[in-house]
Amino acid sequence: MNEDEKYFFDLNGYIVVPNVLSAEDIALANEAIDRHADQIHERIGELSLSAGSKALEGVTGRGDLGGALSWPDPHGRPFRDMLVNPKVVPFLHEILGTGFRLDHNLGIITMRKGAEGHLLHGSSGPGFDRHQYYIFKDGKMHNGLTVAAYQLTDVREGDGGLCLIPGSHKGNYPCPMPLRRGEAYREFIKPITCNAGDCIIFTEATTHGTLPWTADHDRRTALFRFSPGNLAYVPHNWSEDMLALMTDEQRKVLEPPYHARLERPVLEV
Ligand SMILES: O=C(O)CCC(=O)C(=O)O
Repeated sequence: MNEDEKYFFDLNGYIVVPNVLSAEDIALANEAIDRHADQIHERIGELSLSAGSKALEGVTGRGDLGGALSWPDPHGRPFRDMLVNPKVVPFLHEILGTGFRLDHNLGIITMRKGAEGHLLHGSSGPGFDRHQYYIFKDGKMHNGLTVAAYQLTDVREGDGGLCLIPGSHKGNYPCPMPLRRGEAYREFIKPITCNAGDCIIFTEATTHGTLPWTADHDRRTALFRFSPGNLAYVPHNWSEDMLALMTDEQRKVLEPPYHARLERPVLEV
């Protein structure tokens, strides 16, 4: 992570790392999702994420697809490789420290045309969230739960999808509810455009959410949530079946939370 990249992550609370996946991996990941399309769960009714906001409403819910890290080869392979992507790992080393670990199981987000958005949320102010935070101390940033969102389809201006309030990871006051609902102060909400193959990294302290999806093609994002090596947000419970599919390098990211000095295996990248 170079000095400019650090500057912009510190300024905005997110960064887009371009072109981290090969065309073959994007195609294979999409094929894998097609093969498991019957397992996509659309969040309707009580699972709706738009919280009744007129600005975020849609004709259906976001699609959630789990379990991809346990899919056998070839379909699980591109997702397991994302754990240790050599273009992304240096960013996670800087943002989370060496020894960073996968916290939540991988969630694939799909949105078809008309899918609703997601109420904006984030963990900066008021009060300190010891799991999701952004601190700058001793010349270095320190982050809690952090998302690496690999993009499997293009997102163009006006399509919708992930949006953020740049700089909000340093906020101290509560985000006004009309802004969280996308119903006022829209000029502060930045929709993120990107190409398939890019990775958007953001701290969960940054207020973020989802705009309704308007494009003809589906949105597809593989969302990995990582924590520093000493920290867990959710309990650590990887299945033996999933671990059996991992390489030695990938297992280094699947360690439980503990101190790096206790011979913690860390990625060399
Ligand atoms: O649509 C997105 O990428 C944001 C998803 C999100 O914030 C969440 O699932 O908590």
